[in-house]
Amino acid sequence: MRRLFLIALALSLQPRPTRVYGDIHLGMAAAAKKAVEKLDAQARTAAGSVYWTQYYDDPAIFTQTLNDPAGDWELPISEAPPSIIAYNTIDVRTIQYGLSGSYFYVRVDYAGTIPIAPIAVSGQTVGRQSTSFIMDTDNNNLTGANGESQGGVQFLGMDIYYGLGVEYGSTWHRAPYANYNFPTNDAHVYSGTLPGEWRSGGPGHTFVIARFNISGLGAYFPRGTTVDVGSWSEAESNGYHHFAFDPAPATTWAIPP
Ligand SMILES: [Ca+2]
Ligand SMILES: [Ca+2]
Repeated sequence: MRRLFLIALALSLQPRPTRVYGDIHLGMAAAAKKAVEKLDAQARTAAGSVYWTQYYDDPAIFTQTLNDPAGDWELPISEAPPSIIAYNTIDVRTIQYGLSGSYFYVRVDYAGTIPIAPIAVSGQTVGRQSTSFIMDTDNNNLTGANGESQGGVQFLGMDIYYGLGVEYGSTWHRAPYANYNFPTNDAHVYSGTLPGEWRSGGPGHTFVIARFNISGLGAYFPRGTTVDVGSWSEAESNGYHHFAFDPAPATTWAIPP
């Protein structure tokens, strides 16, 4: 009962995806529809430019760098177009991370500029993208859930998942978050959620920086332990949940004490 309550709570805390494109103009005359679309575009542009307050973070925080090749998109196993779509904006080049005080920082640099409004690509409208960063914090493949890695290989035993999802200019932006403790090996079922903060980058930039206050995570952020870490990035269109997909190689991180 308590677990069900926690799961329900976690789901209610989970940022709600909203579609700012494709489904809000039904039943309108063409002229009115065009006018609303124009206003929507202006609102999104304004929101995109004001939401991302740019905070300065010392580059020395990012002690770790995970390099990812250019143009290494893959076809995800589900909800994907029939063939790979080359979408620069989620082509990850580097993922940098590190600690400062009680904060865990993640910086992701992409090959392209994150759009400030939904854009047309290969006959689709792309409205959001997300980079996932994951850790097997107990070094046990059998505990936690599974994530993605390169070459269609799964990352086994993920115990904490950091989500850095960006809406392209919506008036409502997702905040970064971390989910942890996946008791049933299902990545969608977890008992803990930690809100994060955007620091800089975002729409109009080629990178994002987020941070998470890990002071209350205990074993889900085991200081002084070497753990497996992994990542993948994806974009969503109006037609495909996994419109484009770029997994990164898994590696290990000796977390400082
Ligand atoms: Ca890449
Ligand atoms: Ca594990």
